[in-house]
Amino acid sequence: MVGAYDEMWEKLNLDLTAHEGLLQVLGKFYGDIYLSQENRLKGMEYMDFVLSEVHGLRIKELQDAKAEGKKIIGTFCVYVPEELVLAANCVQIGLCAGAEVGMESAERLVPRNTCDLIKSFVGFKLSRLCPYLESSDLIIGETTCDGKKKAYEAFGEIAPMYVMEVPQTKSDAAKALWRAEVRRFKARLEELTGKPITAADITRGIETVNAKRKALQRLAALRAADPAPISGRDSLLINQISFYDDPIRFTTQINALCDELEVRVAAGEGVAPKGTKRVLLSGCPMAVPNWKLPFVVEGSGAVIVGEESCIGERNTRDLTPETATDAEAMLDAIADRYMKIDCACFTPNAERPGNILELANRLKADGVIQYTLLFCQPYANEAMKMEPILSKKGIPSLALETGYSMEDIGQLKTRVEAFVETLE
Ligand code: BJ8
Repeated sequence: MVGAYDEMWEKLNLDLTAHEGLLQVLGKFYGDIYLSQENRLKGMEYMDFVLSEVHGLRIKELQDAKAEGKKIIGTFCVYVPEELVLAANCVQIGLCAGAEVGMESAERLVPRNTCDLIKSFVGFKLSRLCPYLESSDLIIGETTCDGKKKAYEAFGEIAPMYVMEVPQTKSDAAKALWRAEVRRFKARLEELTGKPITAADITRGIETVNAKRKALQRLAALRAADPAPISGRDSLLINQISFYDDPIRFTTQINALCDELEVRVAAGEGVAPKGTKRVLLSGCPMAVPNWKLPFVVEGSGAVIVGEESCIGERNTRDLTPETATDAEAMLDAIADRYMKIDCACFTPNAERPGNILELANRLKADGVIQYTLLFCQPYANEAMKMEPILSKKGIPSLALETGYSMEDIGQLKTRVEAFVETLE
């Protein structure tokens, strides 16, 4: 099967030998972490298929879309409005990377004490291993954390970049700036495609993205059941795939999977016995194939019931109202929806503690694991701030800082097992 795509990968200028090595490691990792699970939903077969074709069929679809004149837009942050990308008849692909690949070469472009999420996408580019990066006509950065901002400056020298200015506060002036930025992004997309974006186009974009988010909200709500009807690993995978699969096809698949989940919940069935300790993961995003911590947690006798993260709740919590009838009002509605995102890059980030408590309550979590990628200042700071807030509400929490390396897996396991044992 690998040979079938060699020509395509070669055209994308990938390092074929290193790329084949990467696919083999990924396949083995996926087998160990995902296919070894018992009692999986039938609907997960689609996710297994998508993952097995992550650098194959999906890349072929992108090349076909390009041949039809569509542009591919790569992104690194949930602040980039997919509604407008779809309105421009482009394809949006999430480029965040979760593999320990090309780290040494990445350190030629960004400092050593940069988080692995950044080093990973830089490493993928420098090692010529990511067909999504190589397929992108325009890559959208954003002014969020310092690590990303400075990495985009260097990355712009080797890839076609456009940077959106995400404000750092939620003042009225910041909101006005962001509304203007959304319009500047629309203009950039129009320039790229050579076509104006109409109100009807924006309506279509809003409806498609809302439908996807509604399906993911449905999945999140079903995870409140005890016994937990789906593993945290599978739910994370679904959220990860939502960033690069075709949105309409993906939404249909997730709704079918939720139908299956509803039957399971009604029958009182789950992936672990009723009463299994329930953990909420909170903090930094986990990009494919960063499955290390979920694997450790679910291998320690607990089940993950939610992800308070951008690859999870932070991306799906809010919908864009569909009431606006003219393009300007629609752009404002989109901008305002994105300003609700409670990213730790904001100061102060007042909404986040309440959102975490509400989620932990709704999902009946017995404890919260605060996950911070090594060298991530925004989430490390907020983990410190959250600990007493959770403790005051009687919710046990554990703060973990780790990177993509597997070297600390034994140590993580010891700490997580000890934490799970203390949960009541
Ligand atoms: S909206 S969380 S996707 S910025 S882990 S690169 S913060 S040093 S990813 Fe994020 Fe947008 Fe915010 Fe979400 Fe920096 Fe931290 Fe690294 Fe991070």
